Amino acid sequence: MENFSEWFHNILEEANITDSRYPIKGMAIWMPYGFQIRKYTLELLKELLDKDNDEVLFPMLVPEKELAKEGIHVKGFEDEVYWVTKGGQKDLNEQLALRPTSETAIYPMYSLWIRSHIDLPIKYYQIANTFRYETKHTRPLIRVREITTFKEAHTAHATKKEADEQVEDYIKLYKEFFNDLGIPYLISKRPSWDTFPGADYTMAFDTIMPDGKTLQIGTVHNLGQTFAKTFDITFEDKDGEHKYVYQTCAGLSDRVVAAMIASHGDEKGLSLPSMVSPNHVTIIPILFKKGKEDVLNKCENIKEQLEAVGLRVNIDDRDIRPGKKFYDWELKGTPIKLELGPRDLENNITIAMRRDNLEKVEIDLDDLLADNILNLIAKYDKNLNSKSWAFLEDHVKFTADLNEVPKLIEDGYVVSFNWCGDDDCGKQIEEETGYDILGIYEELDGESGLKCIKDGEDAKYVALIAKTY
Ligand code: PR8
Repeated sequence: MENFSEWFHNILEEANITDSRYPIKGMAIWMPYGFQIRKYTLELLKELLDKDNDEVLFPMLVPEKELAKEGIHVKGFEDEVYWVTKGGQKDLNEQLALRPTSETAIYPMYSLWIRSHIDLPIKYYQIANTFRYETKHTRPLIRVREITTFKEAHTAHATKKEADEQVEDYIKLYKEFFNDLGIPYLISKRPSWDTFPGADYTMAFDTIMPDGKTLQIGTVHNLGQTFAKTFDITFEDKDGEHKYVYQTCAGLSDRVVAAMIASHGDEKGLSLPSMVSPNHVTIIPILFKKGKEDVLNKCENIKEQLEAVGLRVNIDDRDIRPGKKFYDWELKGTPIKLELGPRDLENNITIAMRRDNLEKVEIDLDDLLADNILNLIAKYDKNLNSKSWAFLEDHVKFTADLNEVPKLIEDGYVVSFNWCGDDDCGKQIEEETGYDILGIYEELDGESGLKCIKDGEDAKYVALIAKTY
């Protein structure tokens, strides 16, 4: 892909995913095809979350006094908050924030709901829109000012151990989610200066976009007891003692869809993982005046057979050239296209074409049609997954030479390096190279003998540095 940014903007429009011409910067419309992708993506995530979390929905407005309570948190968001200051002509007594995230909406209520150890743990999530007045360059789905599908989970626990385990559980859950979508990721512990405002530490998922820049696609935060102390979230333990809870939160956004589009797309358009593709199979009838009815009837019959095994199938019977239909569904990334013309009908076959490698196979219409298609889809998904992981693995490179970092990053790599872990040293690395440390990728054995790339001290970690979105 020559120019990823241009490709991405074009594909969103051409595939009917979003329209960014809405007259407010950073806010866009989900168009019908995009809305369906969004819907299936949310269903997939909900299925994973619902196993162990309960869905709720909070109001969008947060009173200023609640937002202002947690000092570090509010400082982190103060330049990004949209305020509602009027009701009609009247100034409001207290201005209201459009939630940039919902800690300060949710935790005052946790303080009311949690009384005793039997109320714990509490694991709620919501799918809501949040607002951030981003000052960096906005981009559709990637950096928006209205995040239309903010998926935020918030938990409270009786012990630190449980909160630590919850962080691991969310990491596991996000891994499963991204695996289902074939989005490859690097997981790292963010450096202190890039930790979520108010959290003890932040674990982040980053993917590498086709232009070599990384995109943070999900985060899991261990909040410790900071918010519990601010919002007075306490419980009576078994021994009658009053204690503060331990908390975690985790979030994903519209970026998931952007990352999926970027991971699998090519010059011809999208390739959608079957889990979230609006259609698994698109049937393209090749119609002539003679035998038209028979071909269309057979297409209907194939559709029914495939739907019976749970596949989403559409027939493109528009009155346009078949070549244009092939072009359109390649652009839209349907996993499998089936072609059926009068001669195929005579021979009792259909031609199946996979979107990922554009390979054609002849399939017998009587012999296990649905099984054969399911098989092709499974191979298709597997191939998307392995291709995108291979891309990520090919784009991470280690160096022990600080001077080499900028060149490697400009060549499209995420760079891994040995690091002592000292904050000042890390900030100097960022300053000298001009790039961002993503975080700690791996802990080194104390006896490794390896040295920090910058100050030559004993290295404690392998860290990652990259050009970021
Ligand atoms: C939290 N609180 O808020 P987080 N446009 C698109 N995606 C975005 C944007 C944006 N402007 N800003 C962030 N994201 C915690 C966890 C509740 C949930 C995406 O965490 O601020 C990023 O992928 O890290 C980010 O990882 C995720 O939202 C969660 O936001």
